[in-house]
Amino acid sequence: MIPRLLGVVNVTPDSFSDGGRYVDARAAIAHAEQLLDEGADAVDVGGESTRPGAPEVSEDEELRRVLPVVRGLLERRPDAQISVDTRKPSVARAVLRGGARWVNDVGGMRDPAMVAAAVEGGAGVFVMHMRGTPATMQSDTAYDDLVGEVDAFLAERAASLVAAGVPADRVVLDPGLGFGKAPLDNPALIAAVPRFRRHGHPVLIGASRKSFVGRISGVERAADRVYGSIGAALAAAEAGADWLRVHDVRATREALLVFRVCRTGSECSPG
Ligand code: HH2
Repeated sequence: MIPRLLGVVNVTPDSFSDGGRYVDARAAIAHAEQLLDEGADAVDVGGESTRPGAPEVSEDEELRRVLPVVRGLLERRPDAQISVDTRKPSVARAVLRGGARWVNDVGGMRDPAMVAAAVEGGAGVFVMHMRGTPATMQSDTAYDDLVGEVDAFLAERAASLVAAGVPADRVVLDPGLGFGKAPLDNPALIAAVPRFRRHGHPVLIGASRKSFVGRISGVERAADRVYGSIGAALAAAEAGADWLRVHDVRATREALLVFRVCRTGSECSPG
């Protein structure tokens, strides 16, 4: 088994590594189809960048970006597992009505309206840890106990989501690499995956193309951080991550398949 892959589809002009490439709905749908063909288990469609300092997008604009992509993709791929990457309950609600099956909230599903939207829409959730908001998150990255703080947050959110009615195996916990973290905090969070998994929920790691990967590998341009991102993906897989959120599905999947077979010495189904 290799981790499931959540392929990133950014319908934004300003995402940190691929802003502007898929703002057109047709381009975004084609990209999502490509990621599914390359082996993504689900695609994460987002209409608002979460990079540090990114401007907030209005609800109308976010829906205008995301909804046609979700609808268009489902027309072509009715079985596609689609997640919506949003912090707005109204957007989550509308996109779930349009056929998405997951909500990915970098705000950690702290808003009760977001929880209600997910429960009513029968959605699974990706619950991420972040200090503050994308606008403020890098202003304070000092923790007394990084892993303990992130772990306690995820445990509390998971318990509350299960109590609200989300099935436990559809509550996926994410320590939020790059969200209010110092560069070397990120590898520490990957190493801590076994601890986050102790709550009995799947764990997702999103390291793809992030600045800590660039810092370690010496690669400035985010879109060029593919090889370093694969290094992080292999480490996360080895630590037991159940899901990886990635931009480069084919490269990551091939690396994971070979890594798994070489690591265990036994065949691993590519399916
Ligand atoms: N990272 C980004 C966005 N959403 N969601 C989860 N659950 N985990 C992550 O690590 C995560 C996320 C940032 O990546 P990207 O979407 O490519 O950039 P941007 O937010 O600039 O669109």
